[in-house]
Amino acid sequence: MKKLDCLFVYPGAPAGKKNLLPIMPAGLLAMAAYLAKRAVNSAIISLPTALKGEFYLPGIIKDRQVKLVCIPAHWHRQAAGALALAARLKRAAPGVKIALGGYTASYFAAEILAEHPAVDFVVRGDGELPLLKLIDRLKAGGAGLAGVPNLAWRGKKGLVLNRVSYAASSPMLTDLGLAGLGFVLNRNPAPRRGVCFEDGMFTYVQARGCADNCSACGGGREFHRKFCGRRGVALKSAASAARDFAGLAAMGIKEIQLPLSPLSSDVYYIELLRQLMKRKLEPVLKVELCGLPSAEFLHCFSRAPGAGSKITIFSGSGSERVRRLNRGRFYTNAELMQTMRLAARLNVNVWTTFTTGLPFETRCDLQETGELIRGMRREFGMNRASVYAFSLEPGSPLFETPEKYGVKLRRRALADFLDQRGKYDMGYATEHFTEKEIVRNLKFLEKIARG
Ligand code: B12
Ligand code: SF4
Repeated sequence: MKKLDCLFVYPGAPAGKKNLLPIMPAGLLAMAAYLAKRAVNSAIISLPTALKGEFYLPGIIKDRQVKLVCIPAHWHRQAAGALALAARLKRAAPGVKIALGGYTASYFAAEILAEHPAVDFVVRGDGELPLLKLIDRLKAGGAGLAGVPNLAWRGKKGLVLNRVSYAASSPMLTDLGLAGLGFVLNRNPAPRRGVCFEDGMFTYVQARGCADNCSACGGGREFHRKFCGRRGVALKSAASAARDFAGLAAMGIKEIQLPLSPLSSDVYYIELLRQLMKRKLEPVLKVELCGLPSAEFLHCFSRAPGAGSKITIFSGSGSERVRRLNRGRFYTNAELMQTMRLAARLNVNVWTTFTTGLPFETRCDLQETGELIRGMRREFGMNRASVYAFSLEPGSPLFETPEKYGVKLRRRALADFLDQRGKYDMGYATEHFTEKEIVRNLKFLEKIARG
């Protein structure tokens, strides 16, 4: 059996028999592909959808002489699961080194190393080059860790946070492709929800970073600058994304979700649709946008993708005042409705998603959101909206400067995030609503959306 330098294990967020966050970070594919190109062997195991008894991790670590186990603590709701797995593996295989990475680990790197002895390293921000260098150093006996970019580690004199100087560039992302899929060890690498799939759609992440800085988002411009060392958005070229889609089609994967719109302009999507048409590819697409699609994009969308495709617009609040105060990409409700009318004329399925619990939202604003959802139903004869609430995201603007947003935080430290329970554990209250009221407001809007 081939030796493994590095084993990625995604634990999800175990909750009894269920696993609440079954999708692993797309970056694991990128890192495995990057390492393979440089002759470093790695493999990926995604535990939430693994079959019963499919993986005995201590056995794999021993048999394949794994040097480094890499565990994502990416989403804060799965950080507790990541730390529990690290502790379990360290007990079972004390010689193996364990690294954590991902957004939440990047934010809490110092706390993780100070409070969780099972974790040897935390990689802050992007992991490709840091892991390559770290594995190189480990193979050579473990000296020279100060030269590994983005690495947090325990030195002789205490904790060392190396500078976050590496962030993947656009040409690098363009170059990577989806070779990483070949390193997934799960017998079922394409479940309906898990590995890289959400509701049967492959979640294709074409970029890193965001040009905007919405108040409640833990992946905006400033988060990426401060905690991932990213200056500007890194974007895979549309031509190479179309090439990846062709590869997915060849594997029988025809439903693709694009869950990130890092730029306010939709020029990228228009170019991607053109590339798909050129290649005569017709995947079922779900494009998620934080801003409004242009008329040109809607026209292209009506011609290009497969039946069942849709666009989802994340609109924030239904109140223009609250949207303006919280979201980077602003538009009026009239513009939103005009866009939806054009989409309806073009037979493009456009869906909206609203949120409640944003800073500055009052009871009146909540009613406005409800009214907008009702108005859409009246005009289009069917429901066009869903609702969700952001729980507190570490590193988001409202987490970093709560006073600016008039919010009170109940969670600040890593330990607070590890203690959270369930999807209604919001972690903050606004000037106008307590946590309980935010949840109540969410349920109120959900009821309206259901009709
Ligand atoms: C794309 C996306 C998704 C996609 C994910 C697709 C995928 N397979 O990764 C989908 C739509 C599925 C999704 C779902 C969710 N998301 Co999301 N998502 C994003 C988004 C828009 C972009 C993420 C991104 O750019 N990834 C870039 C990719 C290529 O890199 P990566 O996967 O992050 O991996 C790199 C590094 O992070 C690092 N790394 C990651 N893991 C590890 C592990 C190790 C050991 C190492 C060394 C390095 C490392 O190295 C990688 C390569 O360089 C961000 C917002 C933003 N603008 O950032 C929110 C965001 C990440 N999501 C968020 C949330 C909350 C969620 C959900 C929990 C929402 C929900 N309530 O259901 C779910 C979780 C689903 C699950 N796990 O089952 C939050 C996370 C905040 C936090 N710290 O927890 C963000 C920041 C948005 C927000 N609301 O603030 N999401
Ligand atoms: S909500 Fe969307 S536009 Fe706003 S910062 Fe997050 S990813 Fe960017």
